[in-house]
Amino acid sequence: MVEKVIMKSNIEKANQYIKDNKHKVKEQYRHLYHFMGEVGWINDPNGFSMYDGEYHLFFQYHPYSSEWGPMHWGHAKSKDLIKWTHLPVALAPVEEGPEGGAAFSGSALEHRGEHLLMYTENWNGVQVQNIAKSKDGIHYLKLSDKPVITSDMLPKYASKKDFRDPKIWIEDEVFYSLVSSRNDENNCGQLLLYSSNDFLEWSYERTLVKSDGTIGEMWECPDLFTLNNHEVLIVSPQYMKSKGEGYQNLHSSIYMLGNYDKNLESFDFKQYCEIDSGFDFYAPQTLLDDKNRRIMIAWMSMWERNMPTNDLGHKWAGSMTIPRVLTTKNGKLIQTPIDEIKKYRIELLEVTKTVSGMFDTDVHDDVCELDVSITNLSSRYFGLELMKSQDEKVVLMYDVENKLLSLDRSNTGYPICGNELENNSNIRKTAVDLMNDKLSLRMFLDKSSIEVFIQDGVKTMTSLFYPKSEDKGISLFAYEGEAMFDVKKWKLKR
Ligand code: DQQ
Repeated sequence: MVEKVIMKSNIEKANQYIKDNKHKVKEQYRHLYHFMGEVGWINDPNGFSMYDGEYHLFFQYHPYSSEWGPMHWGHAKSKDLIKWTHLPVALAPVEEGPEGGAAFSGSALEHRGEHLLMYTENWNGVQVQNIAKSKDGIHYLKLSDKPVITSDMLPKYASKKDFRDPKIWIEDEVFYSLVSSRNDENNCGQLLLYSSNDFLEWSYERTLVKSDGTIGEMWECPDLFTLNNHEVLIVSPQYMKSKGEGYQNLHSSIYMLGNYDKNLESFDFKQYCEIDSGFDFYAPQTLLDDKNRRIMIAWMSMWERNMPTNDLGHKWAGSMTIPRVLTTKNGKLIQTPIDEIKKYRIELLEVTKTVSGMFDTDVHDDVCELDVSITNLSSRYFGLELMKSQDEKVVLMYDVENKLLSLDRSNTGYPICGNELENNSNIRKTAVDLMNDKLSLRMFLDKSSIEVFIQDGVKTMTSLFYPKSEDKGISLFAYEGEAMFDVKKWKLKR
């Protein structure tokens, strides 16, 4: 077995750069309880896994600027998924330059005391899969000089350029890897399954699932797992066309509940759903923890938009969502913030009020959890204005007649523009049913982000915003009638 310290000098260079520059990031929009890189750019979560009793999170990392560049794997670990300890960079590009074997996304698993990784190496646009391992959860060694899954292991029409983001797991002592692929003939996403008995020698098994032609182009970052007797497949399709209020971002993340037989012949799905109905959610990954929880984390951002912290020279860009526990109910995926977040609650404030028109509360906060239950007594529109100042606000509004909840970040300070042609409005809407005339919203504000868990996690909306004002008021409103608000607010302190 070849064991070589990989990319050693590029790893050392990156670690030195981080050490020398991390104090230069501007704090203004930095989150206080969401995961971020120490300096520079981050995107997709990678290798989200447990190793030696702790949670490990790797991530796509370009420490040298707040823009995407030759990819490294940053690395951190945590005991509770909220407080993270940064560790040295785990993987780096093999050579200098944008195409020199940069380490694109992949996954990890713990096996017989070792932490195994599989990731994509990007060589002049040709993508291949490589492996690494660690015995201490800090230093990662390349296991093979040559990539273990290469372009000559592709089925007919599978693109050599779009072949990435392996998801690995072990079942009955056999290793499996599910790799994203684009079919060159029809420009559709598909997932290719490979297997191995020793993690070193891999063979192509089959194309496990293909797009039916309605699900965008390339499918990035797959994940496949069992949850409450369902098989769940998660992918992030690029350039999915919007449908009604759904899939309004240029790229989307979806889940499919389906079946695959014991021999993994194929994955059959009947329908798919957008995982998050906000603006900033992409490339989620999951792990199964030692408490048997299936936990998902995602990049809290979106491609092909300006990144205000980059535009403003703050020397960082990108963060992750709050880790969310996944369950299913009535054939839908339910997302619940991990319970550990409750440990960080302090200073409960409560407001109970029947509102008609606009009511400005005395509550002000931008690093907090809000648990809001709203009973509609008679109104046509009701909701909350957050991060409120003279000129700015983030608005959550429920339209009773059309049963639509909207999140409006169009008046929140620093502008965010994307390549989406149809949706540059900075308002997203999603269909929500009231339950016994009630809307329940659990919300997390963290300086420049909001995550909304709607009706106990049946839907979520995740978005960034960049206020210019220092004010962060909270107002309640009900128009064309009354609504009764029950608001609990905790400051979150890490
Ligand atoms: N980001 C990685 C790719 C992946 C994409 C590159 C998804 O491996 O397909 O940074 O955001």
